[in-house]
Amino acid sequence: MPHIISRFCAAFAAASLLTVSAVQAGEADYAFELVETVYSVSDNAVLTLRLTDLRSQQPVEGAIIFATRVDMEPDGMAMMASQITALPVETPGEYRFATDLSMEGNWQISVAAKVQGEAETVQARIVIEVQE
Ligand SMILES: [Cu+2]
Repeated sequence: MPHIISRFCAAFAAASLLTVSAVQAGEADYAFELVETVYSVSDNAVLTLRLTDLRSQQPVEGAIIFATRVDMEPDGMAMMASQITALPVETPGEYRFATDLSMEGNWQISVAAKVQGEAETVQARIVIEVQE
């Protein structure tokens, strides 16, 4: 691997990103990801979403999650939605939800959040693979 060159490029890219984001931070500066993407069928599945500030690669604490939905839209069953309940935060930057993954297949979690100091809403849709 050309280690020195890639590190130089990364530093250069980070520097230009910082310049841009200082002027215009936005939704694209954040990413939600599921800590685990494969689950078993369960009426008490716990989904953990990690929210990261892509500029610093640091976890984002204290985000207000104001909309979540879990359904089977990826398998053409958008009507098949489950209840989802927010659980207390255990690890800063990680947001946990209890839900019912009642059928094997591809589910999707849709989430919208407000981040402190950020005008734009951060939104994500992430596929959850559920196995028998
Ligand atoms: Cu289904």
